[in-house]
Amino acid sequence: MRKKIVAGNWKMHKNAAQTKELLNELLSQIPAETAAQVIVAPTFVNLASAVENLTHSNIFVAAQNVHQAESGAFTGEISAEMLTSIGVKNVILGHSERRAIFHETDALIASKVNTALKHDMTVIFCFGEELKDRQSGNHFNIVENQLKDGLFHIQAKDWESIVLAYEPVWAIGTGETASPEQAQEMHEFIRETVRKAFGSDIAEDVSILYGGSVKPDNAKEIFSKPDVDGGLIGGAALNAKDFIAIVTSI
Ligand code: G2H
Repeated sequence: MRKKIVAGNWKMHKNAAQTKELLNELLSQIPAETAAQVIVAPTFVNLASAVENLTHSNIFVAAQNVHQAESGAFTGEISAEMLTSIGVKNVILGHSERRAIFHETDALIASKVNTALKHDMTVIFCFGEELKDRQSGNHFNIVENQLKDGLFHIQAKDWESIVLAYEPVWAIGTGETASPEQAQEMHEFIRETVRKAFGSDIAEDVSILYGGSVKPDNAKEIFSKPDVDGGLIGGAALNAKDFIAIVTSI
């Protein structure tokens, strides 16, 4: 059964006290029975306190990254086992900032996916075209290749641990949002691409989130589209009022 999900990607924002404050606001103000499952992704150093403070039946925590190796001499990195040992069961992989700034390739993301799945984590798999791809009409090809090269090596059974997050790079943090029609067109294409490779049951069940400058005033219309199952929210996830407005607009 396809889930509605609204996830907040806090990126490199919020120190320890600010993480607690925002989380407490969400915990106290998000109704127990929201239509959408809520996920928040604080920075690594604040994950443990976030997990410890989770008292809400419908709010979960995600990491923003994981290293592909089990352990070893990888200075500055965090393993899947470390995350699960503190109760973090979700991880965002393939975000365009990781791809662009930290040079993560489809092959590297594919190996991170494997490691996360091996540790029974749920992967929020991000992908999306750049402005030049859309302008040249190549956006469907780019998205299809990112899916095939970064994700489609998984087994059918793994899909229950996958959430897709389509994030057109030109709409990330820019204030520019894909129109609800552009989002629906791409989400429909993504679902069809999954259907061709893995069949209708998996395609119908997988949640496909939209990300890229989602705000309280555009969320409802984007979320109303049939193939949009929620959102991955950046800037607007950093204050409780906006994030809760987005969560409750689904
Ligand atoms: C895309 C999104 C969250 P924002 O990066 O992943 O950020 O909503 O600020 O565009």
